[in-house]
Amino acid sequence: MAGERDDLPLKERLWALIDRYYLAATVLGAFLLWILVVAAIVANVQLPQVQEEELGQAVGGGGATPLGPPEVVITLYAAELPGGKFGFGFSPDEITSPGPEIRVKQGQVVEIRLINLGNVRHAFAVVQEVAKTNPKILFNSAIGSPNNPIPPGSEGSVIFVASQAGTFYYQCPVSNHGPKGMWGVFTVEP
Ligand SMILES: [Cu+2]
Repeated sequence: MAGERDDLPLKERLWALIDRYYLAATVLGAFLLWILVVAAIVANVQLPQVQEEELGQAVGGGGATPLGPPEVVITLYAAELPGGKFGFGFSPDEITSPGPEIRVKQGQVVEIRLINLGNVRHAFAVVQEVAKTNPKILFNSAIGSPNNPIPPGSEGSVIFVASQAGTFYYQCPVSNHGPKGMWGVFTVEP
């Protein structure tokens, strides 16, 4: 039989092999698929924490240039308010729409911590003008983004240099949150 089989054309020998190992291949395939599914679930479960860690650093951390320790640390709470409004505040019980003014000095290394107390996802950025979509972000100051915001119950942070004096704004760049009151004045004193 073995001799006969060797004489068969390559294609048929392959099919014979596939026939013989079909069950084994199916079991192995199912096992690999199962591993993939488990890996995907584990990766997904860990994702929010990873994002939270990376967002501030990656988006606004200044990349290769170390900014040194922050000279000002501001904790900002984000949440939805009654009446379809959205707001920011310096404490969990004082969230207003619009949010409070943030004042820093030109050249200061500023750290913003954003804590999302709301039920929907939020983000943060210092901007030139409050806009519904694609506001012009200043100072590399984003915490999260419209496509990758901070989930409810999570926080993110960013460290940046307020390099230019002037009256600017901060806002949540997610969807229409800015126009719904999720903004405040960001003043950089000369
Ligand atoms: Cu928001």
